[in-house]
Amino acid sequence: MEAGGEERAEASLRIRHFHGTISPEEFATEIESKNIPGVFRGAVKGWKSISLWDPSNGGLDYMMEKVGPTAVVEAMMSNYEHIFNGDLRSHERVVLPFSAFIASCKSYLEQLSLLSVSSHMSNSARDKEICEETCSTSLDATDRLYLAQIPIYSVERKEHCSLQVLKEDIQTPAFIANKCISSINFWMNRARSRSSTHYDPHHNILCVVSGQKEVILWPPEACRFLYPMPIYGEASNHSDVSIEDPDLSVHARAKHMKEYSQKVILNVGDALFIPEGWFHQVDSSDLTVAVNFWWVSSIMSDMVDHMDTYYLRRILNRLVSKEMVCIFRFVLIILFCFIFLWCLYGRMLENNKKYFQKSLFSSFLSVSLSFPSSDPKIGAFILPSSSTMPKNRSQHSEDPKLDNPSNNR
Ligand SMILES: O=C(O)CCC(=O)C(=O)O
Repeated sequence: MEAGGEERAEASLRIRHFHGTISPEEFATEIESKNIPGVFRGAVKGWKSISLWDPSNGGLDYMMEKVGPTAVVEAMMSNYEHIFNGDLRSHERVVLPFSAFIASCKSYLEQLSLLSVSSHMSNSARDKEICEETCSTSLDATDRLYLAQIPIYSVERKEHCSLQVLKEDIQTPAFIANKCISSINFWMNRARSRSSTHYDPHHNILCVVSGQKEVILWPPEACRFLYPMPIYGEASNHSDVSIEDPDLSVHARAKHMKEYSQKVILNVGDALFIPEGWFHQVDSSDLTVAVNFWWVSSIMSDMVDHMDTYYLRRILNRLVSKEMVCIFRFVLIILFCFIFLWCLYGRMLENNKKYFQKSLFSSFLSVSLSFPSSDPKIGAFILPSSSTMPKNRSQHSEDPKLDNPSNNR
């Protein structure tokens, strides 16, 4: 794992890392059935799309030609910056020709290469940084566009897949070849972009074809720290909290969310399994292209509708039992502390009584018979300490000066 609160992430929920691909059986038993994320480095590096779609190597022209001039797509347009929130108030859907989007990517790429040439000429690292910053902060309307979740393939809407032709350049990763894929989607952004924190109701393999993605993941049990939007709204699977700058006066529990997060960086050819229900926030670098595969988990497909109320009650029951175990532990701790304090108090009372009796006896001895207490503790408890007690006249000091009142100045 690369960063975040992984030290706190339960070992059983940590992201698993693999080099290349694994067998469908291993994937099913070790990853999918446990509902834990997995990174498969270089698993899709053999796709034709890796070289054919590469924007820095003629990929934009290739895609434009392959898809053709008539294909239209429904893109997301963010109302501010480059953050794409699920909440419909923060973005709108716009329909545009795919070729228009690709043309705007081409001009962005030209702008980027011009800036990089001029920064090389100026030969200063700071100038280069300024160029890059300028490029990604001067947002025009196209920079607020994101081709998010554009269908390449869909079981339900086969005829509506405007980018269907791109399927020829990709392959379903071997370890999920036996799954009944419900949709394959295309994702592409011009300037850097962020998909805000949300979960999906499907299992997902997200594959990077070009650019880079930084993904932060949280297990479903972190739900209470991420404040998903109301269940009856249009974005019930989206978190209402800003990850960088949570307003703790509104979302107090969000202070724990980082402890449960795990971060992974996906480069070209990498694939990530995001299990259903796992929250994820995705940051994409400029001109990133990706493809994802969704399929319905067996947990969901095996659930028959008429059992919903029963499942709900069983799940509630499990959650309540877990809460009860916590409450029981808490009550036990309180009880233990109470008993401990009670015993301590009883012992103190007991000791006081003993000391009191012994002290009376020792005072009687030291005062009446002019004998100091043999136990220094006893005298210290009720009588003034021996150093502050007036010395018995019969006990002469070694130093004659101390016995002479005139020397006591
Ligand atoms: O790549 C992205 O921006 C988001 C991807 C995503 O949310 C998904 O694959 O479910």
